[in-house]
Amino acid sequence: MNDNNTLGYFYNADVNCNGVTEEQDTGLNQRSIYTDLDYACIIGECFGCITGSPGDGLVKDSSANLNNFYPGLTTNLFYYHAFSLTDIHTALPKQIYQNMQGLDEPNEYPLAYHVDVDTGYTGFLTVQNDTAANDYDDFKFSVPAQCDLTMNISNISISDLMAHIVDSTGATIGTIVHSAGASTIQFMQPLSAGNYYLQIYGKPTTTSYLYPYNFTLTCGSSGIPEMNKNNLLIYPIPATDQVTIEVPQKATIEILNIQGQVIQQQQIQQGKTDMDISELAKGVYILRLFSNDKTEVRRIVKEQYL
Ligand SMILES: [Ca+2]
Ligand SMILES: [Ca+2]
Repeated sequence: MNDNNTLGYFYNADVNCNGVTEEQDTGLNQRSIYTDLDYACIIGECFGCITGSPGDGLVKDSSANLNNFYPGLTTNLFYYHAFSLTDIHTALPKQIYQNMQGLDEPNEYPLAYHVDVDTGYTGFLTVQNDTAANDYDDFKFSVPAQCDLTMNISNISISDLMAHIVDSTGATIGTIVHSAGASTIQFMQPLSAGNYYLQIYGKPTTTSYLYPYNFTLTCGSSGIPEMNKNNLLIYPIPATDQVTIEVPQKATIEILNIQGQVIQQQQIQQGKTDMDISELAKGVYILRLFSNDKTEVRRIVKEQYL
């Protein structure tokens, strides 16, 4: 490829940033490139701008397509169509939609972005190369010691966002959780120490990239009665017909199922409260406590009488 400063308004002036224009540069299609990265091509197309060579006027579209040079990459392709040579040269950097498609989060576990627990992140749902396909966004994280992982996803703009935890072999742990029309998802999954993936996916719309989702992974310790910084005490675990909660000040207690739905709520006073859980089915639940602008999340286990 050559960089160009002939007419002064081309964005490909000095593309290799060495201070020299009008020189021949070696493009990606001529380089030995990494194969463990996710690649996307945004290809300008301006039919009729250059007689007999569709493309953006710099390169033919076939030359811009990395799949023609690295068949093993399966690069995602996104096209920007323009109506004049000047338009496509100057307008492509302003095409947020195509650029967001090109910057989409990887959809393969080996390429997943690393995320940390107790940290907030933002992700984007963008229309894929196959416009009918889900956008799969894969993230990887590590759990240093056994914990109850709580997953929160908020600001969901599509009708059904799905999420699940995947182990290092690619097998789903627990269940796939659906937002099913809700704007948030919360679920809890006990995990042992190790490396995991989080996959968030759904069918994007042409505008969903404008409304990014937020997500946080938090890791709490498993439930044996213990005092924590809020002096919250919960016992017994597992429990059968009631669970006792001790708090240093009045609080609101919610019990959620592992799909994140609130199924029981109660105001409690300072001291000891017995909470009736006899109506709950056997299983694992999340107990969430709100008090003085603080939130605590714990796991409780409901057992049946034998
Ligand atoms: Ca995405
Ligand atoms: Ca993706």
